[in-house]
Amino acid sequence: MIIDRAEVIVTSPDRNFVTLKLTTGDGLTGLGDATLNGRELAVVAYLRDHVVPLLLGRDAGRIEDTWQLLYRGAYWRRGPVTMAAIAAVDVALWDIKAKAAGMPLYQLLGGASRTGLLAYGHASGSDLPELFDSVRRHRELGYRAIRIQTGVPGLKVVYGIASNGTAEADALPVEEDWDTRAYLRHLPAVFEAVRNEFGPELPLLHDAHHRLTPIQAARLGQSLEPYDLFWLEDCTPAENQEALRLVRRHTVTPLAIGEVFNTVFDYQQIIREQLIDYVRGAVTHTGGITHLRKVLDFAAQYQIKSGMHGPADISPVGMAAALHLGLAIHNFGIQEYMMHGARTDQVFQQSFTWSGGLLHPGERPGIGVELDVDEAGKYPYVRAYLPYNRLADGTVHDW
Ligand code: KDG
Ligand code: MG
Repeated sequence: MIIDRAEVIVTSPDRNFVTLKLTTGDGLTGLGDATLNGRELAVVAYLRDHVVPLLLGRDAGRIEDTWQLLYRGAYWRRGPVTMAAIAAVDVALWDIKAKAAGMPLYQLLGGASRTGLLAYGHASGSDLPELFDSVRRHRELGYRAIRIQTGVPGLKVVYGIASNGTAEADALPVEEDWDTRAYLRHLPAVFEAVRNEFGPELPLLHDAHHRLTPIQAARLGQSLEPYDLFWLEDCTPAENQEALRLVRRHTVTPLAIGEVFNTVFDYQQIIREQLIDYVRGAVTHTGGITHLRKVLDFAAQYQIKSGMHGPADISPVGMAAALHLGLAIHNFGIQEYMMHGARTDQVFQQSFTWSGGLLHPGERPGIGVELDVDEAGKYPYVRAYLPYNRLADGTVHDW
């Protein structure tokens, strides 16, 4: 199982995706997702220029050793570009190992701990009727848990949702507006209306997208308590782990954080102090199966569960890796699942199933995804950015 080919494939069927494809001398192939939304080509260069030369001639079976070589051997540790590149290698190697074993990856990770993975989708609307329609559409699509994002009176766009997450070809980032006080006033009324319309059973989630100070987040968590949220996500900027102490002191609304984290060190304090309830890391951005599993095993000691990031900018390869890991671990919580577009599903042939609100990675050996290189070649890279945000006085705010 010697690696004799490593290709970095960039394709933009509905948005940009970066995929690493490894091939062994005996003809086994493995895929890994290296997509870093808005900074895709930085990971492409990291892989092509620095990582691929280290992989050729290596034993594909030595997954842990390769991980340590790429992490420690670089000297420069952590960071989203490095960790996305390492993740892509790691997942491609797990894919190869599971194919060599003739098993779906979750079997190699210990076998299934459940029949399927509860997934949540994104409902959003600029006002309540639009939001209710979106919730209904998601329920028709089979979702049994739903994230609620809404317009705030006085602001131009619904923040933090996929439709404003991609840009036109070669456009520059879209500028959005933000007003924290208006948001804090409006949101409890939205959740009250959603609960009145859809009842107490439906698990509801919300993403504050790093926009609040600790005391604002504490207030929001408190004001949402009557509506029994499944979680409040990214309530404060994720870099400051200590901020969550203050939030936690004031509210019993469950907290989720970590989509911009990339190693266990980002989680160290908040897991040990039990300041969160869900780990939001994605396999793609947290150093692959090998590293995210270690984070989740650490979290399990504190009854903290997984809530893996699964927006449309995680490719089907990254999603498949998450599903195998989520099926195998004991402390699975929920999986974010935004469906990909039709062109993406043609480029990436997948084996997962979606039934009764549950995802399952399928039984194909490996991670269960193959990439159609000819189809991928039809969609060249398109420069795209996430939006950003300014307050009324022009100050740049967190997006
Ligand atoms: O690339 C960034 C997006 O994936 C992010 O804004 C989506 O916050 C997000 C979420 O929870 O899915
Ligand atoms: Mg989020």
